[in-house]
Amino acid sequence: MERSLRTLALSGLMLSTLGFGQFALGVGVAAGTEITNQGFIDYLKDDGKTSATISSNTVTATVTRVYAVDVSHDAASLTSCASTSTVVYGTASAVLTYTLTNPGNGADSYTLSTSAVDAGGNPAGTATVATSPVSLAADASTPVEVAYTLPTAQTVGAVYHVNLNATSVGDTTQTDTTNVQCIQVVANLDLTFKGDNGPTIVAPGSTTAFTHTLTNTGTGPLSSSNTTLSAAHSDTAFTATYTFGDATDPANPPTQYATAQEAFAALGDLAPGASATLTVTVKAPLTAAAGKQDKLTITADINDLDPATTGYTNLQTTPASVTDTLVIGTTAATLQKTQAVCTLENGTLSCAAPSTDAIKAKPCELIGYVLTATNTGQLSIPGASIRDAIPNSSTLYSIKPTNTTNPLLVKIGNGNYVPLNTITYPIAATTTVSMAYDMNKDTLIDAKDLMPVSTSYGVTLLTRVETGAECGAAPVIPTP
Ligand SMILES: [Ca+2]
Ligand SMILES: [Ca+2]
Ligand SMILES: [Ca+2]
Repeated sequence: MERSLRTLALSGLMLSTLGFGQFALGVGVAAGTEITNQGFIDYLKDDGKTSATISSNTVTATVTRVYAVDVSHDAASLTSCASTSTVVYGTASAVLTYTLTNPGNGADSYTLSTSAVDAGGNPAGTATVATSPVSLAADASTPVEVAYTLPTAQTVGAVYHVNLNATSVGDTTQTDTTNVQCIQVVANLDLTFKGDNGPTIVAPGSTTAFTHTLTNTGTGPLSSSNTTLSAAHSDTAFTATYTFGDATDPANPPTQYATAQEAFAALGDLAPGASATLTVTVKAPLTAAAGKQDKLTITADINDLDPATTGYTNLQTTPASVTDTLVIGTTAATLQKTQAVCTLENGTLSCAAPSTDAIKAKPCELIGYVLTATNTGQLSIPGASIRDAIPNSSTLYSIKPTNTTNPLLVKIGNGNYVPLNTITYPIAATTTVSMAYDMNKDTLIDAKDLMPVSTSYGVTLLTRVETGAECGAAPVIPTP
């Protein structure tokens, strides 16, 4: 019997221990709950057959109020991320969901607050929680949404840390303060680069401007920090300068850069969807034989970037290239001169068919000369003029342009070019007369006056066969 008692006493002790253990773990047991416990000894009487029980006294424990708080997304620090989600560059706002739990043993309320930082030192956005405080029954959980407004000036790759703090209203020493979800700004990089030019025939030493369009077809800003523009001449005797500036405004010429990449750096960010015009000014070598050719290839290559650290994903499969082709052309021109006897009757001038053959003319008759210049080369001719000396035994009474689109300027001897209508006649024999069309209409004749390829222009000169004043009054020639 003694042995049986000892054994049974042990089992009663185990019951007591178990009861105490339940109390210790029972944070969720409602406050005020009374826990009572009573032990029993069961045994057999001396007859070895009849069972009997002895009860212990009853112990009572009352569960006290325990306050606690738990918020999901536990982070090691405010600048580490328990989880990371991504938003595309330019996204205005995002919503992060946390879970708030009341692990206490009675209803409680929780004061919620947020903090937001960007570990990279960029300006952070603002995080707001709609409702605070939030009430929760014991052991209850609820999702808590934190609205995060991203900064206007975003940086691809920036990681914004959003922390949700919760404090028990019942016991303000109960806080959960390091619950950090992160938002990383990401973007795709892609582009188009268009505009092949030429072959363009150019003069030795000349400059030619070509344009190309660079378009950002990705979702992030394109810039010289993520994309490389490079250029190569097939003939390095040709050189080029580059600008993304406004090359159409001669009053404010844009800065020219030695490389396309320097021009790109000066441009700065090219926003998603935006295009920019790259103007390339190619200079041909001064001494270059006709037929010499240059192919200038410009390539836009998106850099290989690690998406995890930069936020950029490169969608470009092959670099995009454009080509400008220049060929040194030939300069050639012809000048034809014809003549014809003319008569002037009742103010009307009539001339025989112009001829390059010899003609016969009487004293005091009028001779019309037609001089026609033609650009037969591959290049525009700059500053072209027709020069003629008034023949012997002739006096010039009229100069008439054969085309009227551009003003004809005239230079007598070594004078300056002046408008045709300011010339006074007669002009004596052997005087040199130079005539040129003011192609750009700036009242000057210089290299900017370009005679286009395959065009002709000329003048008609009307002289009278005389050596002095023997033919009387000047003929009245109809004004051109
Ligand atoms: Ca937590
Ligand atoms: Ca690349
Ligand atoms: Ca001019």
